[in-house]
Amino acid sequence: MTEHSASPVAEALIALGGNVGDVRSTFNRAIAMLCDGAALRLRARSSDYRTPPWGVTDQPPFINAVIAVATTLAPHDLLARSLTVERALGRDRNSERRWGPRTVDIDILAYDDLVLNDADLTLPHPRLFERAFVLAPLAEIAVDCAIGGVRVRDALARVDATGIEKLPPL
Ligand code: A4P
Ligand code: MG
Repeated sequence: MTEHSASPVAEALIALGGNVGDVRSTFNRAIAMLCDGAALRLRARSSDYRTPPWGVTDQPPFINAVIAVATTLAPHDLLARSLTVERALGRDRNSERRWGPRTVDIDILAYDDLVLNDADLTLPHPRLFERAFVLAPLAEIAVDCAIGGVRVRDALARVDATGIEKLPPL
């Protein structure tokens, strides 16, 4: 008899953001690097959105998008892979300020229904529900999804999405 020891598959939602360089092509590269097809498979990808800068407003507009993936990676391994991809695509945390310009930021919004809060990883993402730039693309691929008991549709209705513009495909 053959023993199967495959890891369980989780569904994760991941946000991408950036405002330095050719962000849309950086997103393509980021998604290709993240999704190797074995441990991490792309399920859905939102459009890209042009969004007004949030937090620090004296910087260029951002491009934002959200992907849904199926993964056998454990949460911290998914975070490690995300940080590796950020670094490979030119993100240098040492020369950045908080909420300032960056080539690509990869945030894990949710990992199944997991609730986690340790030194490296908080799930669901703690600032998710404040951010129209995350909720608008998220609603495109997961409008009926509930995260931490809050439906994406309802969360989007509560934030100010002024100036957020869905971009046509490249
Ligand atoms: N970390 C903890 N939980 C998570 C999680 N769920 N996903 C830790 C990802 N990382 C998580 O991340 C710092 C550390 O957070 C990671 O090393 C990981 O261990 P970071 O990306 O360097 O943090 P940050 O960028 O300084 O802060 P934060 O709150 O993530 O800010 P953002 O979202 O990265 O802010 N405006 C628009 N329109 N669009 C944007 O995309 N982005 C920012 C950057 C500001 N304004 C923006 C946008
Ligand atoms: Mg981040």
